[in-house]
Amino acid sequence: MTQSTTDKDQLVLGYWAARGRAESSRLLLHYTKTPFIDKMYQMGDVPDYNRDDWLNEKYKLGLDFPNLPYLIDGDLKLTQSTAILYYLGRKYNLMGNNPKQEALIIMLCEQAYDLRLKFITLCYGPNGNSPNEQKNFIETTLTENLQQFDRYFSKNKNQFAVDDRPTVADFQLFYCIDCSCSFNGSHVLLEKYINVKAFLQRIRELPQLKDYIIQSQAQVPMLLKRISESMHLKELIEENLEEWPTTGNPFYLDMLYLHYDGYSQRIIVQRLNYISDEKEKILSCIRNASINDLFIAYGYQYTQPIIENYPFPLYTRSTIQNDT
Ligand SMILES: N[C@@H](CCC(=O)N[C@@H](CS)C(=O)NCC(=O)O)C(=O)O
Repeated sequence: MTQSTTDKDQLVLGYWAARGRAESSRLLLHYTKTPFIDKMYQMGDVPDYNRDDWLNEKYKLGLDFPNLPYLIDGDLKLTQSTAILYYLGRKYNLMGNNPKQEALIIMLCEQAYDLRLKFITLCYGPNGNSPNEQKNFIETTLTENLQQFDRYFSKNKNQFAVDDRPTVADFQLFYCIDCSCSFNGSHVLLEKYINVKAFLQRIRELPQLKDYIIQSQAQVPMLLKRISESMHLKELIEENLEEWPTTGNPFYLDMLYLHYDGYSQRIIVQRLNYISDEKEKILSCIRNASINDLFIAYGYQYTQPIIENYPFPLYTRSTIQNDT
């Protein structure tokens, strides 16, 4: 139940205007009919992906580890999406009835989260739009996961994932499996895994969630911003190499493994994650740019190295500067 009026006792769940890492908690709050402020921050569009809406507040909220999503519940200020989900689970008695159920809930949540992470990594990566990569994801990662979830559900004698009533695991499983089945062709696969399909349907039809799920899927995007390979290539080709880097597409940097060499004062590019005729040009541009040029071009933006499609933690400007 989203509320727009501010009441100091009301829960606040802050995240981008996307489903992303906040959605399982949103499902839980809607299921429990908890009034909460669904604070959604807007991210700007191409090419800057302006994050000011969030950055203007980021360090003013009293969060120990400022990030999105965050939850404010009175004097409790939490970040880390799974900590938020498990906290809400405990608060609303949705973490099982004993240690065994709780362990199963956590196992299922983490398993579902891992699947979603692989899906997201592909979507945000340079090959996210490639039909071949999507097909490969469906045939390998998704198939293996659906097989395992299907086997779990076929053995499970409860009405929901670990009990005869929903727990935190149901919200996480629903959201993560549902969104990981978004590529064309996934739904054909889902027909084969009837227990998973029936589970998704059961959650979708919960009277407490039915309307919310329809509304959220129609209005709130699943991903933050889609970064497509063609956009990178187009912009990179249009760049004037003499002046590069000039204007900012911060996600150029996301595709690279960057290492700040304090001695030479340069960012060393060790890997570029897609094959292109422009590769050598791009590499030489970046190699020849000083760290100051890069910071002028990319301003406050973080750089997130991705190696072999695995995103490494976000490095702040000062982390790179200090080479720590
Ligand atoms: N491990 C954290 C990751 C949080 C994270 O990476 N948040 C992204 C959005 S998914 C973000 O944009 N955070 C805002 C920031 O870095 O300032 C979690 O699960 O909550």
